[in-house]
Amino acid sequence: MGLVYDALTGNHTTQKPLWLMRQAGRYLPEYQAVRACFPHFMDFCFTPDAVCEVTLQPIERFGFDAAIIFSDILVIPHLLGQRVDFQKDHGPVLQPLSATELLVLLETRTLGEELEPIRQAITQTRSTLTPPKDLIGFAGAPWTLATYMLSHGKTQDFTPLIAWGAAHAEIFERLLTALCSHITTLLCAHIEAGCNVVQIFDSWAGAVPSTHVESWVLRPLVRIVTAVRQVHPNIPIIYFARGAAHTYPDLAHLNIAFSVDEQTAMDGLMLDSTIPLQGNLSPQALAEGAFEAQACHLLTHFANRPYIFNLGHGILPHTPLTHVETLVRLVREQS
Ligand code: 1CP
Repeated sequence: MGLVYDALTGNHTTQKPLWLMRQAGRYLPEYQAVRACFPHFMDFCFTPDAVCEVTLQPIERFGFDAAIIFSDILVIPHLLGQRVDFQKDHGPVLQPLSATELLVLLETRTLGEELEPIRQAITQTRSTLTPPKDLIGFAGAPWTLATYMLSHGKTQDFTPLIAWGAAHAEIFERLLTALCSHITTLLCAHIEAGCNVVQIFDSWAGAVPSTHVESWVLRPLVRIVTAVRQVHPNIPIIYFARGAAHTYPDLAHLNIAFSVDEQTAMDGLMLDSTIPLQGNLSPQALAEGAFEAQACHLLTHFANRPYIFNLGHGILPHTPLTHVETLVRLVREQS
């Protein structure tokens, strides 16, 4: 068990753990080289050797304290039968199924054998990743997954989706509840194959109007955390609700950690100082080069609380590798 696990389980370490969201990805030339071998992104996600290789690339280059298994939040709709394609420079395109068709898929299919390549990739990665590095598994949160599934890709304007969800509350609730169950299955598979920490990405939580936060964001999260912990009582869980850190105090009783986006003022978070936090460094600042003052401030500010150094969102594809090297040196020297 490594530094990330320690920070999440209350073992105070002076050295702050460090990893970066989307650390296995497009800013790395060695990632681009492997990616070029796969015309279809989803085939890449289901090829254990390739997944293991790109998961380890950022650890080999930068020595981060944790690897995050290379995969995508959209493997769930893809494996349930809503085909997902990635078009170059366009993002994900999902098969245009209606809400009723999606509900049938979600309520009748289960994830089982299809997860085997992911399990194999994790087992292989864990056996190659030198201890005490941690291995992080992940899934998207129900609301964020639903936005891609119902909009058939990236949502440009959330207004119609929110109006639809409000007008079809019962069917939307069933969609979210079924998603909770598949997300739980995926997270448990990640844990059983060798991940010792999991993170739930709610990248579009900030778009949910306050009237729906309880039913679309909070309740589904509680359901997933409770179900995962029923099987794995001690697994550390990190929740990342981008644009919605104001929901964190309502989730503090879950005994989970919170990842904080770059728009949120860390000082304003109303959370007990024993709750582990992660993130907040601006990905734009890291890409542009003016990140050292903010990085030093975070390290000083959190010197005496469990904190995992990370960005407020994923690393940007145009981030120079030299900036990442400087950041790693700074975190190692200052904490
Ligand atoms: O061709 C490519 O290389 C595609 C780029 C890419 C990569 C590198 C995609 C498509 N997914 C991934 C990997 C990925 N996705 C990881 C790998 C592990 C790591 O962090 O290193 C993770 C954790 C994700 C999670 C993910 N996928 C999220 C949540 C995190 C976030 O950034 O908000 C989301 C929203 C997705 C959907 C998705 N998949 C890929 C893209 C380009 C997107 C975003 C599309 C959009 O902007 O809506």
